[in-house]
Amino acid sequence: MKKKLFLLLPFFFIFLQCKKDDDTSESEYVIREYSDQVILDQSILEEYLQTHTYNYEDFNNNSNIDVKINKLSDNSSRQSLLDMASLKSINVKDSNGNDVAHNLYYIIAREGSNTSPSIVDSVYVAYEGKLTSGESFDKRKFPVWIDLANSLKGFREGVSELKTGVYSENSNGTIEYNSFGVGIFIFPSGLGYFENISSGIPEYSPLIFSVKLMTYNDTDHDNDGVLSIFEDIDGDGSPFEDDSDGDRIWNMYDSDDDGDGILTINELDKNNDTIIDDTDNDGIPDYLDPDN
Ligand SMILES: [Ca+2]
Ligand SMILES: [Ca+2]
Ligand SMILES: [Ca+2]
Ligand SMILES: [Ca+2]
Repeated sequence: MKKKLFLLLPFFFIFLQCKKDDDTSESEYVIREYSDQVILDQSILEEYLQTHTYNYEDFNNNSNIDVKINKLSDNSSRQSLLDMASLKSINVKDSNGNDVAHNLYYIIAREGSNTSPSIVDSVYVAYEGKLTSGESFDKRKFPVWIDLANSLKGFREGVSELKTGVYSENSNGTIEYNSFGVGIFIFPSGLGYFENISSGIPEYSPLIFSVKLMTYNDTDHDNDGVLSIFEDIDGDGSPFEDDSDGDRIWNMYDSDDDGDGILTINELDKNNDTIIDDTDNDGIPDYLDPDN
């Protein structure tokens, strides 16, 4: 009896080890569900927002001030980020096509005196991106152009809440920006890189961006005469995934939106009266009407 047990044991251990290895490799490669991860991230972000503040007193004037986020000391009378944050709920589609609501927290440190970009415009921004650990993973002290249509959902939705300021040209030809909007955007990984690892950013990282919006350009990605934000056919505020002719090219990137072989630019306004044409008066403009 004893002999048998002795013989069995090594097999048992080998089996256990194999099983363990299998489990490890499986859990490494299964992408988490948005609906699970958003709950984890929400508790990380609530904790972060409650325990941090920023230099809000510095934003009462028009000078070029950087956002500085600091840990709140115990018994501090300063406002926390949570005290000051507004909330925007943004849906992300999971693997089954269901919408999962994600919270974007945003703080407008300075309003900005001019106008706001759409979520698909090109923006000229200075920014810093941080992890909840406080580690900075990207910093642009001098502004760069970014196409919001190609940027992180949380970044895009946040920056579209900011307003630009005014700018003037100095005698040496440089442009000076003043009274532009400054904001802080804090969002879960589902509005960021989610399972992807990006330079300096581990997978499933909630992100914090502080952004200064200098100026922006309206964008018409497919140059068809319809601004990208107006290629939002279902009117849900986002032109992403709007695809009139079902050719899997979203209208904002599709130069023939109704797939009738006539380019949108050539049937948008044939008589140049600045009114979009609807030849058969069926309420569907020609560029979205395959019958016309
Ligand atoms: Ca839409
Ligand atoms: Ca188009
Ligand atoms: Ca067409
Ligand atoms: Ca047409």
